Amino acid sequence: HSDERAADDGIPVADLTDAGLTHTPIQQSMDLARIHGPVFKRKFGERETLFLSSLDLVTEVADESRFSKGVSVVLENVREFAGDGLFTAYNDEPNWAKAHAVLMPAFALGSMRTYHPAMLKVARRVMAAWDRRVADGTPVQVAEDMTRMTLDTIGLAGFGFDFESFSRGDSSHPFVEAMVRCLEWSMTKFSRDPDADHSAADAAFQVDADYLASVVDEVIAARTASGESGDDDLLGLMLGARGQDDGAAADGPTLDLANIRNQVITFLIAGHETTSGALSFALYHLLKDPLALRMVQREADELWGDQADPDPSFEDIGRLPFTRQVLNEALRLWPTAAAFTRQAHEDTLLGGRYPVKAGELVTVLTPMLHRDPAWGDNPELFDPSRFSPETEAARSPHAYKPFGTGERACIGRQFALHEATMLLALLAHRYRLIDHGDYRLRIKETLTLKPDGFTLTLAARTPAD
Ligand code: MNH
Repeated sequence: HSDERAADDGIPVADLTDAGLTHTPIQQSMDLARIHGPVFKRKFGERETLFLSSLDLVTEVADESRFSKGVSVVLENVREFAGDGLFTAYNDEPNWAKAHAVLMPAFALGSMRTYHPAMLKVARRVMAAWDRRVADGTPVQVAEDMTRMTLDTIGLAGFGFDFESFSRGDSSHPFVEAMVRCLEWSMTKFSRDPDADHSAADAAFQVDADYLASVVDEVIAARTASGESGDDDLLGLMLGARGQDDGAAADGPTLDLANIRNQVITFLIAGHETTSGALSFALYHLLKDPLALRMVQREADELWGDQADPDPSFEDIGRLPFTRQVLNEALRLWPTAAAFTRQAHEDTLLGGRYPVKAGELVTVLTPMLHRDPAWGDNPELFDPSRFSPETEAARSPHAYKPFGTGERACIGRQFALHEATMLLALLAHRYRLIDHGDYRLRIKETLTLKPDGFTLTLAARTPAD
């Protein structure tokens, strides 16, 4: 049921209150943008959210002199378990600037060299698991395995902590299950029936949130017990910048333990969930686009020939430009963190005609921005050549925002791309991907996007492939 009316300001309003609890808010909003165009308001009970998705309007809200990050209703809910961690901190919360300063060095391009061995180690776990599938012919559950791989990677590279996600048979680590339920709780809370009793759901949420916090304790305790400083990993940097108990400050900004705990939980979640979806969508598109797959294979073959167990160097990952274009294009069609919110500094007009009040939140619907006419006549077409250097140079930088924008953009972008480019190339080098079930894309939303029920079968590549 959608009750459409135009408000005084001429912006269409879609009233979906009667649709009830929505488990696909992003896909519903994409449908609304297709009906109403790139500016519409969506009503949830008493609340209205303004959605934007055209290049010209996003260019305006990306202007940091007029707008900055806004903590959306959904992110307010995420604060219930991630507190003032980097992702959910308010711009003016002092802990944001402090933690940003402490952690930035860990995400400089040079730092990826430090994480490379851990990333490769986990990539080998994926291949060991997939080799067993080749042997017994059973399908792999793609999103589940990508989540195992990205969780183990952020655990090892960021915190020296091994989740051992591939040693649990078909089940996932309980951290993932509790996290998914917490994210679903955050995503659906705003569309709840206001008259119903939600105390059972809220109590279950609290149990999960407490469990996530207990994993943080485990991660920190393991570091303390090891007696190692962990020097330049995320946890080492944060503990090294920990404020002294006697109140004396170390050099540079200091973090308190409550904030460090919020950062650990933030990075364990933000550091794996979206990368996992990006890899899953990239594999989906390679499965459906044999030519693109062939080009990824060719690029990997050039580096690693017919070696059975290649040993990719850090530098090799920079020599896989087409593989990276595939990831970029997968993130264009399905940006796995599919919306980000901006907040106006002062009363203003968008596009010279849509009034926005100081402090008002506006949400960018990234998948529709990524289908703006600036992308040409066939925006639904998967085409990695859109990210060739020449084509990219001719396009506005604001047409592509899978990592958000401005000062609060993703800190982990290079981390994600290094990890994902390496794995994709290794998988394409080693396996033939077989579309055994003629998979049709369905998307599951748990705040982030992932292909739902996506499986494929594998065969070992031979030199003739
Ligand atoms: Mn990440 C912020 C997308 C990988 C850690 N990330 C953001 C934002 C988007 C985003 C969009 C901005 C949100 C907003 O404006 O409200 N992130 C991604 C995607 C991938 C990703 C699509 C993978 C692909 N992110 C990662 C990885 C890490 C990480 C990997 C950590 C290792 N991201 C963050 C953190 C923030 C963030 C931390 C918040 C940064 C800040 O506000 O200072």
